[in-house]
Amino acid sequence: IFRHVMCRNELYPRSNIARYPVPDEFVFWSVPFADYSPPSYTAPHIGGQIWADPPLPSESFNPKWNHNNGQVNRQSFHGNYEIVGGCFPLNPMGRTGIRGRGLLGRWGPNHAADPIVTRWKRDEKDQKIQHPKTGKNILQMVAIQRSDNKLWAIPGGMVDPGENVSVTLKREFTEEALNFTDKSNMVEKFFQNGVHVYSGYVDDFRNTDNAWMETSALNFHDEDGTEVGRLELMAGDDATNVRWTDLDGQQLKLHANHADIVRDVVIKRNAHW
Ligand code: RP5
Ligand code: MG
Ligand code: MG
Repeated sequence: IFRHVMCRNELYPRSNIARYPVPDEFVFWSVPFADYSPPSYTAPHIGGQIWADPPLPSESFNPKWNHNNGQVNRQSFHGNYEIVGGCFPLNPMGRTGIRGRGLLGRWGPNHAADPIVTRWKRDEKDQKIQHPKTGKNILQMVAIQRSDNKLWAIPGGMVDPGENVSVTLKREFTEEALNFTDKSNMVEKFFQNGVHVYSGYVDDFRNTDNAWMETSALNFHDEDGTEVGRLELMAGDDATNVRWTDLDGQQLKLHANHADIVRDVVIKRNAHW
């Protein structure tokens, strides 16, 4: 069974708030934890942002939890979440050691999209390279280095209000990995052929008991390396670096649970891991 890790037992990012320690055996809400008294924290700078909800409780802000109203999808990929204390959505994966929204804009699920852009690793003669141990072809993925935690990650981002996930995937890739440098419509075409990989919870370091990340991850694969595979990458927006990264189970360390998500692509494409 899955237990979140990255959103427990640390200082909350960009704050000096310590999460209440949650041992493994007390993660799930179904296990009583009488002493549990997490601090409440909502980052001050998210107040009034258009991408953020108002504070709770509120007289005027009564969203339909567990619904998609077209502008904001408040449905979880993991079924209906509970509302506690009259108005607070409850993290379906369990305790995080902190209440409130932290850095996240939405109460409940915060929907993101993650484009996993891949090509085969090739030599100077353009031949696919096999890994000496497994004899399998090596997949490469476009990874960005996040400016917030310096970790390498899929170049994903939040779904804007009313935005279709397919648009978010392409937009975030263009912003973070291309810095808007591609002026052709090749990328546009390339992003029409996505293969669904994962929909669900992200073990993100910003998650709280009342707000958490969920994502839709799709794989966009350049089989012969003639499309996005040969584009010049350039980091932009909240990415400080970008590169083609070999996908190798022994070496790969990524933000949140991105490595687990990426592994599914590797298995589907029968590549080295
Ligand atoms: C991760 O954070 C998601 O999987 C996605 O990659 C990303 C979205 O947040 P920002 O990059 O906009 O901070 O949890
Ligand atoms: Mg972004
Ligand atoms: Mg991002």
